[in-house]
Amino acid sequence: MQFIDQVKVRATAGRGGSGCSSLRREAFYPKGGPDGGDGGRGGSVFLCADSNLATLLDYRYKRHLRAENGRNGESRDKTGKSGDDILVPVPPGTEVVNMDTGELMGELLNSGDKLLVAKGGRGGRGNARFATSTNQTPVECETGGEPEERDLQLTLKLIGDVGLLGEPNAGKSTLLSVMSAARPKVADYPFTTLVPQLGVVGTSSGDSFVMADIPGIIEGAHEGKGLGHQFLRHVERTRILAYMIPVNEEDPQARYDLLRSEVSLYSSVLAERPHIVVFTKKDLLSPDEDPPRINAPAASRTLIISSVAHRGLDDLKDGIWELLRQEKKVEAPEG
Ligand SMILES: Nc1nc2c(ncn2[C@@H]2O[C@H](COP(=O)(O)OP(=O)(O)OP(=O)(O)O)[C@@H](O)[C@H]2O)c(=O)[nH]1
Ligand SMILES: [Mg+2]
Repeated sequence: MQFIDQVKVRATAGRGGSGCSSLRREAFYPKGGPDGGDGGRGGSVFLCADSNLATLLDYRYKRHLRAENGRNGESRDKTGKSGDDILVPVPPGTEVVNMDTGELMGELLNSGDKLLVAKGGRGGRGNARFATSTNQTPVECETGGEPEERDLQLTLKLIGDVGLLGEPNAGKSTLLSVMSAARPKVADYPFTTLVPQLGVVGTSSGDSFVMADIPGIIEGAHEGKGLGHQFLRHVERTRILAYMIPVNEEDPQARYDLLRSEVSLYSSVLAERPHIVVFTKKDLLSPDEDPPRINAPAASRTLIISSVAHRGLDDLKDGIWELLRQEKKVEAPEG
């Protein structure tokens, strides 16, 4: 199944029902007053985060989200029925952008979060409401209010606990494949990974966390080079980051600095997120070679692994888990 993480949809609310213009005609009231009822309001379109959904796939086929119109008012002071609101389920982590203005309308992060995206028109008033002491038989009434209609871009931002960041071929997907049941494509050419992949990693203590593998980062990525923004937005909400650098890189410091700088140019918030440094492909070091060293004071720790030779993987899992636990403790007081 293709991973659908961005779709465009149109949301159209219901039009308000029109008010009615009517004069009472009854045997004992020859000069009956106005009795035209109000129109019902139109239904609104809401998005609602639903944890049963994991992708935006449904909205590839269902692109128009419509709520019901309100009914017109009727004589004998009958108010028209309001149109029902619709609640459109989206996966938690969906961001909603108004395509006409480019403005972020909101994010639905947790199951149950609700966002109004198109408001129904109000019901028009019937002539009964226009009666005054000087005009006891008004005929005027209002038409129903126009509904809101918007083109929306829905983007699903993945929520992983740890995001893997590295240049193409750093070994991100290989790591995910040996740490979890996920089976991302692995190959020795750049940009093998085109869409993000998630995997659940179990630790030795029986706990687990979610690892997000994303396409490789290259210089200029923050302004759209390579796969551009598409990848960084996926790790925006992971709680920690792992910067991955192969041991056989000539200048590991430059690799690290490039990754750090692309990330901070993209988002200063993301750059401040706790991170570790992971040197990959340890098996490529000859026994007498020293492991690489870099200056990375902001990193919580530096580890060296080989996914192919299965070296250092338990330490990596435990190291990530430890850092995640510390993060949870820091977050806890806020609820
Ligand atoms: N020797 C050795 N090769 C590795 C190791 N891990 C990954 N590789 C190789 O490095 C190449 C790239 O691996 P991937 O896992 O696809 O790299 P990636 O970081 O996901 O790359 P992109 O998706 O293109 O960004 C493949 O040929 C892997 O077999 C390792 O531990 N040792
Ligand atoms: Mg990959």
